Order: sequence, then structure tokens, then C-alpha cells
Amino acid sequence: MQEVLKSLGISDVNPGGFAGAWTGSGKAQQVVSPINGEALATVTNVTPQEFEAILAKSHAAFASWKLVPAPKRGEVVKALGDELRRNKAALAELVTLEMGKTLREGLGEVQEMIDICDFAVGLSRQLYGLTMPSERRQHRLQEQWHPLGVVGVITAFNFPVAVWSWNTALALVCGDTVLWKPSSKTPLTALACTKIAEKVLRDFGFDPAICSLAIGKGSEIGDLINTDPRVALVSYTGSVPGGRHVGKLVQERFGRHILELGGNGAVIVSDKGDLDIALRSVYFGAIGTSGQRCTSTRRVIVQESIYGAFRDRLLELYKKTPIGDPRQDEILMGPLVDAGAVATMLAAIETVKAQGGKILVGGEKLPQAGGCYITPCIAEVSGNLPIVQEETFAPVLYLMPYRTIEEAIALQNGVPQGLSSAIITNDLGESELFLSAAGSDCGLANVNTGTSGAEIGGAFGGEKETGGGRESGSDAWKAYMRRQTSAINFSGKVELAQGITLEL
Ligand code: UN1
Repeated sequence: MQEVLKSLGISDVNPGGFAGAWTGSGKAQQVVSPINGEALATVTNVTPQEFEAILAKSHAAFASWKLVPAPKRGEVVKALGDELRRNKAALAELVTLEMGKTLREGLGEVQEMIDICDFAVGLSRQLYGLTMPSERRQHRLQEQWHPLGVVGVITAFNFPVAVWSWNTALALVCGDTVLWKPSSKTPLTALACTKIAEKVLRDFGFDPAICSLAIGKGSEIGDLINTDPRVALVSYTGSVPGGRHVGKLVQERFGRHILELGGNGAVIVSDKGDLDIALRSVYFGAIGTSGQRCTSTRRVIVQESIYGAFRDRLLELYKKTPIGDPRQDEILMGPLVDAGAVATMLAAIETVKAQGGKILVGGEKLPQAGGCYITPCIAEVSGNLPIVQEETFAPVLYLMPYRTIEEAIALQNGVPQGLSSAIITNDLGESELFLSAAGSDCGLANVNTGTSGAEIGGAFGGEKETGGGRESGSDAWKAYMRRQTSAINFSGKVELAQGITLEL
């Protein structure tokens, strides 16, 4: 355990701030592993004064970074991807140690970082603007994309490194600098990533403040990011109330934001689908990362003619779930992130019962040290009860029957969140309806694969209370740049648009 920390440059006590130099004289926080409650290392928070210096340096670094040609910035991101490849095993292990996801999922998360770097390298030569026909003779209309500024990246504990990389890889090729505030539950992985970025930037002779870091507890540091006009874009991943708060503060100063908030993923299991695919998709979607993904499957909507058969087979899988130390290969579900998450899950189960739901399996706290292990739970419900409409960030799965496909889609859409959804069917009419304007209202809508595990090539994000932001692939990069439209006149005369004449 100590070796992996050391190999990633983490000591017993680490300053939590970086903008070319490491600082952090604020409160010290000890990080313990949810695997067994053992202490991993200590991090000292940045003070508001230190934060100010970090932001000033990140802002100053933007002035020169934005002038570096985009394909050259892409070379830096290529080297970042290579450095992540070299550190893949160690970084994955640290993710597992710090937040408890299984090692195979930790490796998948680091792979996601590598993938977005590769994507961004290609993008660095494809930051295309359009040219449009002008309505005037010998005029040209064009648009260009310019670097935006400092991007404040506020991330959650559940994907402690991938979400930073989605934002950072794009921001860097777009010519922006990054100021990262990670979850206070996962500061060590943030230190490790920042040290990797620092090495790469120094190797190229660029200002390492291009990838800055400010670790601090509570909303103090977050609010300094949200309210400061030097932060051009705030990319926030977290809860709906958190996003509402960030959105208001950033909008107040007309800053930009990308909000990636709660999910409430549902899978519709049709009688015209493959039951084995349905089972595997739902099972991984619900217990993967111990139900702590935004994209986790929280609801299964099953056609009534196969409801009993599906439920019984899923219950069998749940009862056999190998739960334990997530570093062991045979384990499919590790701990929750902390004892508070277990308490939240237990409270939600009590609410389910009070609202008329029936617990079919799970929800038993296990005795391991650290108090973070619990068996995954399935609750049978008649529909979207009030508790079902809330995102409980834990492995609680709600099972409900449907009769018609229209009814299933209405149930799927009948929650405030709109991130991820899926249908398991081999019926073309059903899958096309699900993907049509009359279908899923989510940002992610899958067919014959589950709600989680989105690839980096697509835009990631969702609608309604999920916040509307998009990160990662497709044209999500546009949020990290400012668009400039130009009319260029080479006629030697003045001609006004819209046919307006000017007699002098
Ligand atoms: C998140 O849960 O915040 O689609 C991100 C997935 C992962 C990312 C999840 N690629 O499940």
C-alpha cells in the first residue's frame, strides 16, 4: 500500500494546493480507506489566501498558454496520456484504495483517462469553425473558436480521476488552464494526477500552473471558484442541490457552467428482449461502483409477462454477489465510500418500506472494519414512489412492472433526473420508439446495453435536474472555447446587411 502511494509521489503529509509550487497551510485531513478504515495519508487544505495566489497563477498561465498553437497543446496532452499509461496500474490501485471501487473498475476509470487524451490529441487539429455564405457581395462570414480562460473543475468522489481528465484533456487542447477542486473524500488521487500533469508540463517547459489544484473542505473553496470572474467556466459534478447553488452563483456573474448532477437510471426490460443480456446489464449497472455512479441503474421496469422470471433470476445473482476487499479479483462489489453512505442507504430502505415498497433482498450492513460494507438491495415498488424519485447514491434497485411500452417509457421519464436510460429489446419498433422524440428524455439512451459505462467518444451529460451540461466527446469541446463570428468585407465599398441603404 505504501509503495503505490510513494510511486505516485504521495508522502505521509501533503500540501493540497498547486500552481507551479506546492502550498497548503490550512486544516489537515487524514484520508482513510473505506476498504478497512486504515489511514492512507494526510493532506493539508489550502487557505483562502493561498487559493487567491493559486487562481492568480492559473489566470496568468492562461495568457501564454492560449497563444501556443492548438496542435502543440495536443502534443502535451499526448504526453499526458502516455504518462497515464505508464502509471495506469498504480493510479487504479490508488482509486481503489481511496474510494473503494473494484480494481477492475479502477483500471477502467484510468483507461477512460487515456481514451480522452487520445481523443483530445486528434481534436487539437480539428477545432473547426464554419464559414457561411454572406448575403452581401464580396463579403465572407466565418466563425473561429478561441481559448476561454481558467476552467474551474469541481469533481465528485465516485469518478475521482476520470472526470478531471475529461475536463482537462479538452480544456488543454482548447487553450484553457484548469483549476481543480476535487471532492474532499478523494484528495490523494487528485494529488497523484496533478503530479503527473506537473511532470509533463515541466518536461515541455510550460508553466505547470496550467494544471492547478486547490483542495479544501466544504464549500469555501468551491464558492471562491464560483464567484470569481477570472474563472470563465465552472464544470461541476455533484448533487442536484450542489448544482443549483453553483448554477446560481456562476450565472449571477454571467460565467459559464457545465453541470453534471444526479441521475436515476432506468432499464426497460421488454418481453421481446434477451433475458440474459437484461440480467447482466441490470446487475452490473446496479452493483457496479457499489451503486455510486451517476449512471447507475436505479430502476428496472419489466414487462409483466416476464416480471416473475426476471425477478427470480436477478434475486439469485444478488444473493451470490461476492462482496469484500475490492482489490481481490473475485470481488464484484466493494465498500461504499464511507460509513455515512451506508447510513444514507439504510435510511432510504426504511423510507421505501414506509412508502409501501417491499424489500426483496439486501440492505444488511456487514461487519468489516471501517463500517462501509452493505449487501446490495432490491425493492419491489408499484411505480415512482417519492423515494424512487430521489437519487440514493447506493446500491438500491427498484423493480416495477409495466404492461405497454408507452407505459414503460412514461415510467422511465417520470422522475426529475434525466441522465441515463436503456431498453433491452430485439423489437425494432420498440427500440426506435425509445430513441425517438416520444421516447427516453435522457441525455444517454442505450439499446441492449446498460445505463452505465458510457464511452468517452460521445457527449456525456443529461437533462432536467441532471443539469443539461455535456462533457467528454462529440462536440462537447465547444463549451470550453469562445466563438467569434466575423464578417469580412473585401468589396472596397460599404454595403449594409438586411438591404438597409445609407444615403450620405
Ligand atoms: C459518473 O458517474 O459521474 O458512464 C461518471 C459511466 C462512466 C462515467 C460515470 N463512464 O458510467
